[in-house]
Amino acid sequence: DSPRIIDIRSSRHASTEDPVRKDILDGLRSFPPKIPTYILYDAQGLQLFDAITRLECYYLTASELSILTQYGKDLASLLPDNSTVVELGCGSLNKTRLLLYALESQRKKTNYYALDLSSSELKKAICGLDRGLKYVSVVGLHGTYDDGRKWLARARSKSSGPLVVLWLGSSIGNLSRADAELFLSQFVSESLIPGDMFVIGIDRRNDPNVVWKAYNDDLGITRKFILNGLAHANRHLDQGFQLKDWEYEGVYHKEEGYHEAFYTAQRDVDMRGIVGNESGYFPTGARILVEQSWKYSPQEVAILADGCGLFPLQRWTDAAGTYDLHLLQV
Ligand code: AVI
Repeated sequence: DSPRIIDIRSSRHASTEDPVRKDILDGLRSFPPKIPTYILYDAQGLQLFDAITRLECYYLTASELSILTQYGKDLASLLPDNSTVVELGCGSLNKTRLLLYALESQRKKTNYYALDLSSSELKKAICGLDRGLKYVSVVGLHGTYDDGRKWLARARSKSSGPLVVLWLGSSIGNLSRADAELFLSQFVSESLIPGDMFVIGIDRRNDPNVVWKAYNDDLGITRKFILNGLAHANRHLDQGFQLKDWEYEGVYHKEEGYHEAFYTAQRDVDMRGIVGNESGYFPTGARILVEQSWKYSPQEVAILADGCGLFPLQRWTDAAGTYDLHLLQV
């Protein structure tokens, strides 16, 4: 039978103005120009991202998987019985299943909610889970992180059981350090109470060459993934991007510890017609930012947690010391 999926998208989507188009145009009009990172995750983008996670150079996924394989049982044993676990951006559930099966084998009653932007991918992911789960219930939530936070605040007011927010894949790295603190703080103040938990997977500040390679693979899958964002953007614009005018460019800032993905103009590009002002003119070499991937040393995570009123309970690291899984408590 088909999985239960709840549409929790806010009414923003019901208005006549296309909110994605508005976000794109606002980004192009700002300085320096940018396109919202979520543009990378249409159905095609999710599939390309899944292909990235299977690349050897994109070590993040394998590292996190190895942590969950080795320590999934330890993590499960630290999560309270009768928890509601909400995963932000659940993706294919390949890693999460290890935690869910560990909870099941420890007979921990758990209500697991998988939040994602694409309902078709959500359905596929949930269908791929073992049918025989007795202690763990699985429900999909179709919406954005913001929708998820609001849903969680409502869930919080209805249930007294512990809430656990699961955020894997170093997705927190796609926010700046300041925005990450703001984002977590918002959860803490609006949707969680003391005793609730966060489980967060974060990539470390690894060798700069290794990080750069993770985002600039020889097969060009990352390039395809990033450039697909422009095709997605075009579906929300009348005269959009000419794909031949733009190329992917990846830059790692090793001092600050973040990688940036840009669209770089291959020739002078005039989009003033659609952007509506001079910021729509992109001379050769001009860059539009689409993604940042911030890296964290364990100390930087401690500082982040402290800034949000979260207490570190436990940290698990892969054998190579490239990646951490943190258990934090409100
Ligand atoms: C989803 N996110 C954490 C990935 C990252 O590492 O920033 C997305 C990604 N972009 C390029 N490769 C992978």
